[in-house]
Amino acid sequence: MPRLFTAIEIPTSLAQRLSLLRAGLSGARWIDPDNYHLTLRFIGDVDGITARDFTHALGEIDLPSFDLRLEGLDSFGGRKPRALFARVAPSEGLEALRRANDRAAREAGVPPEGRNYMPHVTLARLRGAHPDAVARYLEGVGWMQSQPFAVERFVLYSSRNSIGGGPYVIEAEFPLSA
Ligand code: 2AM
Repeated sequence: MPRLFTAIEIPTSLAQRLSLLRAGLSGARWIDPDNYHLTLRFIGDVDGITARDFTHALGEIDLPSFDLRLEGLDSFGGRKPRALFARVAPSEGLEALRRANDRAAREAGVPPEGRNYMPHVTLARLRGAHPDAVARYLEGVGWMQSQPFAVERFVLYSSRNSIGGGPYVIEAEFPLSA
């Protein structure tokens, strides 16, 4: 069974802008811009019936589209940095959509999410990057702000790569209302 998760896609023009940040940090394994996304609900490996029930419950979500903005870069892992990501400006639309995705997972019998939800767009996995180098990198470009972009749908992705990372395949698309 593929790993499943729901996410918001990053528009191509913004992905191109973000891809300009892919330099100047040794130990970074930069994510391919085609694979940038904002995860709503990570599901992982599930059986076919759970996948079907989850997809069905996602189809029942009826929420309006909204605008999102990325604001600032940061890293996960503290003194042992493991990922570089773009933060997402607080958004009630995003929060409502995340809650609805959570509800859909619950209805499909998916176990509760272990991690605290922190919306982000992963830009690089870090292996062996020195924390001071990460801090310097963030001092240089960490202030980045994106233009708002419209979120008009979300998608169910599958990934066959068990260690995470792309390529991701869109299994289903779910429009938000205008
Ligand atoms: P990450 O980029 O911060 O690793 C596919 O793996 C997507 O689901 C990624 O965006 C990943 O976030 C996210 N995700 C959330 N919880 C996860 C988990 N427990 N294991 C793997 N990926 C997870």
